[in-house]
Amino acid sequence: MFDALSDRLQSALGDLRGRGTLDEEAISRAMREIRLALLEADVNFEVVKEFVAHVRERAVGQDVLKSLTPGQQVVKVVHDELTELMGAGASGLAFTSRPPTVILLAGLQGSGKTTAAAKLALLLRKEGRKPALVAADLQRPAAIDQLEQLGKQIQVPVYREDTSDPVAVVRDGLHAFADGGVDTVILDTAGRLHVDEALMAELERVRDEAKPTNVLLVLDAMTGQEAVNVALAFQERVAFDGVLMTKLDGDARGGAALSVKAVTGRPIKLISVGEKLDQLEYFHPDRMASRILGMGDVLTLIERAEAAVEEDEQKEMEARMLKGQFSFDDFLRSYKMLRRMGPLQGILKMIPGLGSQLDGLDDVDEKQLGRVEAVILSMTPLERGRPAVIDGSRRQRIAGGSGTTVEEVNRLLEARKQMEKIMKGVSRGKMPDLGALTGGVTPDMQQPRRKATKSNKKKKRTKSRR
Ligand SMILES: Nc1nc2c(ncn2[C@@H]2O[C@H](COP(=O)(O)OP(=O)(O)OP(=O)(O)O)[C@@H](O)[C@H]2O)c(=O)[nH]1
Ligand SMILES: [Mg+2]
Repeated sequence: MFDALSDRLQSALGDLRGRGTLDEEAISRAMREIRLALLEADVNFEVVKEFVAHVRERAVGQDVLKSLTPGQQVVKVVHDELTELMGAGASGLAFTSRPPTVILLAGLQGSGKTTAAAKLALLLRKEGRKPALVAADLQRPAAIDQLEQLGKQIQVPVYREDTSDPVAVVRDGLHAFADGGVDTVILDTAGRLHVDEALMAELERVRDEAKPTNVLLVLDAMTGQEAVNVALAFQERVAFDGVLMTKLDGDARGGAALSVKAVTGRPIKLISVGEKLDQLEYFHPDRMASRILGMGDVLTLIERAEAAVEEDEQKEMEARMLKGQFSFDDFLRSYKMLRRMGPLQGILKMIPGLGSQLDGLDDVDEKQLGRVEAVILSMTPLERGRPAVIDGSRRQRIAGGSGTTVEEVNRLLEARKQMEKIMKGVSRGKMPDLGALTGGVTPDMQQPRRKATKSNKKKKRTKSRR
């Protein structure tokens, strides 16, 4: 995500990071590079100007924390300003006390509305809500079938109707779901190639009928500044509460994500990071800033892990870790979990300090994971449970059995040891020491855990901790 921007900002700041003192010239140089990086990422010109001015002011100002070097200080300032730019304070969706909550999705053709509707339904269902979908895009004949198919996949009811009037579909759909135990209705609407009068007029009518609790504008991040212009045009006619930004998995440069809040005053609420239906996430500006600056995103990593891991599985792992054990069986299990969490590259980037080290590694070798599995599967149950018994001759046998080398086996043995060390720390309630990896600026510092943790997650966590 935003690889080029991320690289350039990190190299602009990398120079400052290690310095004990900062002079005017070093700061100016860094500011110039930050400015270029943002412009190249297609961030709105005015937004860039203001951003750099803020950072400079704070960087040379009195904003001093004793625990940081001046270089780290600037990194922190940039992090804070990026967070501010994208809308500090995560803002979720609004829910009515009297159901149903209605969420209207609007946007240009192909921006990702229909898939986003299904993704959002899935996300909400995982949170314990009872969502339903209404197919109010009557422009494209295939649109209704598309939504219906998606609804089937995620087992969420879809309302459809044979008519050419989207207002009627919305009215009847809301009526149909009124007493079916549905508490959240998501409306998929028609898109047009450009913002035009007909699109706006139809949307206004649909909005007036639905009286949505949330109007979300679906924007394609790949379209850069154009997305921001679209947002402005929509805002004039159909006020939206927030943005659902799609296609952040592609080579989007970041301009849209970084500008839209500043230009429209409306925050990004959700981001879609892939085509799969579970690839929709709430947007957290502070975490995104950390990711962009290569500081990792531990919180998202934890949440994804939780979502990917069955609860009993997690309990069992936690119990073992609390005892300070991390056998190769655990290792294998966590590898499998890792694979369920999504593409490896994306996950590794969320680990603080690792992101920038992955440069040049265009594709972390997924095959490597297969080799790891092979090595572990070539161990005897005794060896897996008590790795200490694995001596030289056993290593040779394992390497032979798995078609790998003794070096590879050694590396894996070492990795398990490291993992166990980290797990021991975590189980004692300590975060692993990330400071050393990130030049002193750890994600924790900017991200108080209580703020970023969803209340339902909290529930789940305390439950599984017992
Ligand atoms: N890579 C990627 N593709 C996406 C994402 N979101 C949507 N797409 C793809 O974008 C294409 C268009 O998505 P739709 O959901 O049909 O878009 P739409 O806004 O409903 O389009 P219309 O109904 O024609 O207005 C599909 O091929 C989706 O798979 C995303 O986050 N990442
Ligand atoms: Mg559609």
